[in-house]
Amino acid sequence: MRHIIESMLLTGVIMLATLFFTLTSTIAKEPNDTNYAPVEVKNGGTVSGVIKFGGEIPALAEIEVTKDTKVCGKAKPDQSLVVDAKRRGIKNVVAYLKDIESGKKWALDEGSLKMDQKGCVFTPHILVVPTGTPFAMLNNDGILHNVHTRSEINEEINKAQPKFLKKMKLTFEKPEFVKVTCDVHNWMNAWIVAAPNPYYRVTDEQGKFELTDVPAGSYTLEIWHETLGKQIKQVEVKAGETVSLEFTLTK
Ligand SMILES: [Cu+2]
Repeated sequence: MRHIIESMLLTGVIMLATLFFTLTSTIAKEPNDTNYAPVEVKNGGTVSGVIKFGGEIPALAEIEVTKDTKVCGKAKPDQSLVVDAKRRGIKNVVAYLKDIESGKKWALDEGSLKMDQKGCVFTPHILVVPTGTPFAMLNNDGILHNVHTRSEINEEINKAQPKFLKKMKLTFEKPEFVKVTCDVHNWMNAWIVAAPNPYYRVTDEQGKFELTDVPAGSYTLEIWHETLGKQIKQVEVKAGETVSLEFTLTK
């Protein structure tokens, strides 16, 4: 009798374990949920724009460095809001076509798929990468860093990157704006934008962006900033023409 109960219990445990494994592996194997279809775009249009800051431009204090000052220096700029004082343009805003289903192929090179930890600053501050495509996280600082992603849709990454590990390959399978931090140096942070299509651009120092080779049609253009939030505008793109947009973000 005891044997029978034991074997029934064991069978139950095995069945539960199998069910759990099947469920979790199904989740892990879920395909990339983007339906974007790359095609050759002939005579596309351009969406260009500028994003300006409305209101009084805040002066952000530098962040004090408390560790590894030989490599990191004594202070680091706060990159959470970078505004050009003259023209009011906001740097590091991401502008993108939200609902585009078909358009140009990604144009990728070595330089576009890497983020460096340089002088204890993630560089660039915002990196756009295609979903499902590996990119490199570099560490040429000669000290220990740590890559800790605050992802919610993608699996969280929390990996030490010692000085001998100069390059780590990372991949995000699903579209998400992922905050990256370093647990060793609390001032270090950046964003990796896992993008479902190549119509994503980060604004320059003047707050400008340009999306090229957009097939004619109407789209939703969204902008995102790490502290100022999001805004959307509808945009009508005509073949061979440029549409210009202006946005204002405020605190
Ligand atoms: Cu670090």
